[in-house]
Amino acid sequence: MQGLFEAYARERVARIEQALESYLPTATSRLPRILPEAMRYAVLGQGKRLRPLLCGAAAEAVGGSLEQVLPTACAIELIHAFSLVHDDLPALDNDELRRGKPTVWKQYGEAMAILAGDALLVHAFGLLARQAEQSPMERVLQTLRLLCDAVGIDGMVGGQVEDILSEGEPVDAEKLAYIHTHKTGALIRASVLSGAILAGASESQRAALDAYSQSLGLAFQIVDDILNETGDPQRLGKSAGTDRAHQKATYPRLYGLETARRHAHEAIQRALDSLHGFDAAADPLRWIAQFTVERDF
Ligand code: GRG
Repeated sequence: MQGLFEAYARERVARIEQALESYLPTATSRLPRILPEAMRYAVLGQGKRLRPLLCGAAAEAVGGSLEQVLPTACAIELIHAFSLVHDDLPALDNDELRRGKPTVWKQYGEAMAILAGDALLVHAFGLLARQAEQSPMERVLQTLRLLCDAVGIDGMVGGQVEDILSEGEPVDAEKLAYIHTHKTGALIRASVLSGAILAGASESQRAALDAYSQSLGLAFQIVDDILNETGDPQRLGKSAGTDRAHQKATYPRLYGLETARRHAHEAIQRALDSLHGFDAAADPLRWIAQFTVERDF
């Protein structure tokens, strides 16, 4: 499985990165060079590309292809990159290292990081609209709606607000689940479902992939919490120990490391069980689930 996943991921990531490169603005117009430069700095380089990989793998699981969903897959990666740029700002997590290099605000200053993040988010929605050049309008509108929900107050922004308000506060299971499903889970869910919808998934396929994506998103954030406690910053490409320093609401803080690991494995098992009705075309989704819980970066 390891070798198959590596070959799959290498090939798909290369195609995703080539597309990202072509979709990002370049310093050719009257625009001050610093803006496209900061946007490219935020997106290109290191990055697991998990969300666009999921979008493509979900399309493949229902008989479609990565090619068919590429604008949407890349738009989701731009939204993710934007959220990292803003999350790292001094007013939020105040991080100086991301993807193995100085964060955007450390490199270009705070004002430019805010503006590059804004531009990335808007660029992403423009790219989502470009999906209509190759997909039925009805499916594009469904994914647009899904992504707006995943990114806005009922998704990432809502989760991020709760995350910030919870710093230094007592953690309980309900609040922690809210933070994880909204801050991280919502975009992962939208990555899977948008790929499935654009590739023409049936209602029952969508329901199964919805269950898969929710369990996967939970496991992904639990592992992120664990790696923040135990991971190697060199390997992670970002600082470790920051959640503890900010007294964040995390799985290891509420349950301890061992139980947190068990929860992650159980969630991945549920994700895999959700795929029982799919044939080998869903193997990439199975490999990604396995990778999510075994990763060390
Ligand atoms: C959406 C308008 C709007 C605002 C954003 C800043 C913010 C509000 C939300 C932050 C969301 C956030 C940063 C969640 C953490 C998600 C997470 C675990 C990120 C790490 O993802 P990886 O490991 O990173 O996939 P790479 O670098 O591999 O892409």
